[in-house]
Amino acid sequence: MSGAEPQHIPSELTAVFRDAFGREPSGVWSAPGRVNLIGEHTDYNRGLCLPMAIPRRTWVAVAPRRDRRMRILSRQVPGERTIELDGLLEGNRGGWAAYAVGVLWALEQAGREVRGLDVVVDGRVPLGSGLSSSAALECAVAVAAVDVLGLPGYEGDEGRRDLAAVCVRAENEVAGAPTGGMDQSASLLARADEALLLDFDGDHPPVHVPFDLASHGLALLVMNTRAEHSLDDGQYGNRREECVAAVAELGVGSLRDLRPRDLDEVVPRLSSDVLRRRVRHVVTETERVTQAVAALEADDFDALTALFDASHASMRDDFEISCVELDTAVETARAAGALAARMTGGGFGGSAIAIVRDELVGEVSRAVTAAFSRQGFRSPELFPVTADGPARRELQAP
Ligand code: GAF
Repeated sequence: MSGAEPQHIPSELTAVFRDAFGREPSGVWSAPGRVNLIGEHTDYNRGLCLPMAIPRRTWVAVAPRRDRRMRILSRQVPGERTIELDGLLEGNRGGWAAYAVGVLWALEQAGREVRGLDVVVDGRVPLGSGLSSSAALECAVAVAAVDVLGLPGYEGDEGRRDLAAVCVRAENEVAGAPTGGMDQSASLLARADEALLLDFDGDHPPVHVPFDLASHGLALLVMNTRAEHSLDDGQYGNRREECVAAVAELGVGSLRDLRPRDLDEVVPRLSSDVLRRRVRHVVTETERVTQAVAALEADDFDALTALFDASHASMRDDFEISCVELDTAVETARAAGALAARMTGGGFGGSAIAIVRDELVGEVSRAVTAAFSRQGFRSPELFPVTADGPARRELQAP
């Protein structure tokens, strides 16, 4: 299955909007999901990560309202939701729609004058797949809201960084998922054929790193295990709390203050083996991001292999966020000839990625599917991706 988006989504979405709301939308916008090449659970530890946008996008048709209400429906979920912006934190946040209405709330908290919106969503980022369907929804609504409400200050890369912060606030405070900022930054700032080097230690602009595997006869294969993952079920938040506890015990500003060479001296000071392993993952993972960027710049795929292997092992053994489905996907892909493979995203289910020679994509995919079937897992969804562009307007009002 290809990651390409059908061209007919904007006109279909416009027709659904017209049926639902009896008027034309102001336009159609879309925002991409992402994979992270390397650097997991580093963003909220002021570390580095290297995501890229994928050509699986969430699309929204939107028109402004005169009141302070969001009416929203999705082509993937039955039923329309109506959510009032006033008293949002005390009242009905709309379930999945909290990711959308939360953006309006966070824009208002950032000092912008907002009104309600009518919204129809077509989410083509697989839900619960660890490919950032939530951030794609937030970012699609955010760019649409900025356009239809005429909100100032969100132009250019700098404006988009501020908009990413708005979306993170929506996710943390309205949807209740304690995530870092990687996914929203990827969705709003990514560029086609490039990965995005993000540094969360202070206010650094992103660095765009050329990422064109095709010119090397290679493909990036996404392996969605369909083992469902959720960022608001407590496990992700638990890892974040453990990192906060480790920072407090060590008396450092953040785990970014530590380098791998410090670990032998610092790690024994921690009160538990669990915290020692969490710290070792975060500190070595940020170092691997720097090394992966150097490897990509030098077209050194052997180095990338070693870094992906080490990253996956660190997430499996030290940070303990992998699962049997992710391990099976990674190990089977590697055994079937993938140059490199690792789980991607928050973990506890979701997706893994593999760098595979073009001629082996079919073989690796078949091997992973067969391994899942042998083990009685749900059938995985496998598709190659290229680095896609950021959230954007797709269709002007007719
Ligand atoms: C999820 C979160 F949303 C990100 O902020 C990041 O922490 C990631 O998990 C792990 O790297 O996608």
